[in-house]
Amino acid sequence: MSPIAEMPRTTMPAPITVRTAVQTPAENRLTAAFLAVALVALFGGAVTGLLQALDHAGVHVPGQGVFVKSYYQSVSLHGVLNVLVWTTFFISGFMPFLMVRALGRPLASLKLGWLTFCLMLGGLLIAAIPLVGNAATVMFTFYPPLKAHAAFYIGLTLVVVGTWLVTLNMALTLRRWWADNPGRRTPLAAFMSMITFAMWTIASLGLAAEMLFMLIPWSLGWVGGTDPLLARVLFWFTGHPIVYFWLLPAYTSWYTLMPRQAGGRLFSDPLARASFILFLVLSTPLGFHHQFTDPGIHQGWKLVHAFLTFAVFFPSLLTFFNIVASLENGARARGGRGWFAWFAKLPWGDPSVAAQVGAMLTFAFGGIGGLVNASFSLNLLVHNTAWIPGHLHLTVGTAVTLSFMGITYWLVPALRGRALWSRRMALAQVWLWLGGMLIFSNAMHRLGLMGMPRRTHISAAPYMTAEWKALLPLVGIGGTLLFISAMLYFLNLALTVTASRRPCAGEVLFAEALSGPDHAPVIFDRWKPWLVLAFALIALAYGPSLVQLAATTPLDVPGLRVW
Ligand code: HEM
Ligand SMILES: [Cu+2]
Repeated sequence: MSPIAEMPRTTMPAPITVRTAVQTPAENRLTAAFLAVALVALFGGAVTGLLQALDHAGVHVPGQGVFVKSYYQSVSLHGVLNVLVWTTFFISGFMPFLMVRALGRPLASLKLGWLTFCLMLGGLLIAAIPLVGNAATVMFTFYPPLKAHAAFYIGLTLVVVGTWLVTLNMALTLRRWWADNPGRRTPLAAFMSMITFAMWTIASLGLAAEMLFMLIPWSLGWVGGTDPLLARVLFWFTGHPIVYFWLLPAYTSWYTLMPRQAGGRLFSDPLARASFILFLVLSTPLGFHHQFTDPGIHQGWKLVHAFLTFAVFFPSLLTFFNIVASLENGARARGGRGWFAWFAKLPWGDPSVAAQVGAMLTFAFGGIGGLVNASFSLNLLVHNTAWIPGHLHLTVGTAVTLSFMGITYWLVPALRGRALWSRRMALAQVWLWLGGMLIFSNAMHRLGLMGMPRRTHISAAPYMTAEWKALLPLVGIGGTLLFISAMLYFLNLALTVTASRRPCAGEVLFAEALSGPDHAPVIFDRWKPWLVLAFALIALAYGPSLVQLAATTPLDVPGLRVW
């Protein structure tokens, strides 16, 4: 049984109409295939993470040279496996899974689904060859003039093209549902899944342009040089909104599943839709906040992007308000009282809930740190220091990753039809992750404020200071706890798949809303106005700078292999 289904029935608020799962074992296999690739990537991400954290603490693991030729190859593997592969494959399996269940109808084309999977896996393998072979030690941002083997860029591009096919399949599925259900509001989980992929498809155009027009021809030797600035602009066109591609699936789980897992209802369905529409419109036109220190972009445009960054914080605040109100609703239904004491009445014994509530709490701190990063002047203090990976591990490394782990605690049993092997091991895993991250991330933030650079083989740096040295062991300790937590996670899932015998019904139960979808204005269910607005804002915020950079680029910078 999934943790959702395992919840004591007596605590459920009555009446909830159960949207029973469509029996779709065929789609289950597709989701399982994506999930398997995602989990293998996360495993590699955890191993490389451990090596890096231990290196920070001055501990050299013997024999690691067999797998990674340098600290920088490890960081490249770590970034690509964690934030490009684990996230993308998980999301490409999970969102269609949710949509199919929310709509109660099969995917438009299962064949297209498998073709997509094969394309993405093929792309991944093509990119993996130079990455593992130390011919793409360019980190997950692959900024030129660092120059990787062409296979790295081509493979990653195929993965991105694959995600567009996921969008296509979901859009076709939704269109059929619309045709059969005229006038009905799109179920929230399907709406959110579609927004996530629509937003991503628009956002990924920058990366696609960088790959197709710059990096691929250049790495193949068809053009003599490149332009680091233009490449970075195109990269961050995608590189900022990609964080919403990671976050929105976690938000979707928080909005559409968690309230029910917590024994209550979603506070407001219309407010949830409003926040996702704002993400669709606002996620992309603000990538210059990663380039405050880059020359060649006018300050005025940087300031526009800085303001838009604060604007996109707003739908995250809406989310925070709506989810906390929903959790409170659940906790009060379970007997919770007081202003804050209700929090203790959440079903903390359910690892899926504990993981996701922990992820949310961590995200509050990640968000606050993010405001520092986004501030025009404060950014200078933290730019390219250890503060940034400190921040990344609170956000994508915990808010997203721990949420996804929490989701797999019901999803893997649901797909396999067998109950989770051990709830207690899962709970231990969650708390170990939160504790390890508290130590690890706090130390990284502080080291950053002391000026310690990121992406640096710090144990070999001749400029090491005594105050960094005093804190660095905490990076090693926190990182080791994270690694142990990750291994408990994989062990539990492996035993669930292979050894668990108790059956699991595998139904997916969506939360009801206190204020339902019919309260939402009709325009919330229209797509055209929001898409037009999204494109208009992008044209406004990026157009002039992009046109100017593209028109004047000398494309004359030769590639470097510094490793
Ligand atoms: C066992 C758990 C993990 C440990 C011990 C760990 C450790 C580290 C360390 C020490 C760095 C610093 C590299 C440097 O700046 O020199 C790093 C970077 C990073 N980590 Fe992790 N990490 C873990 C899991 C994750 C997860 C789950 C994610 C995201 C899903 C993640 C995302 C990142 C990113 C994006 C960077 C920056 C990479 C770059 O600068 O290119 N990490 N990690
Ligand atoms: Cu950003």
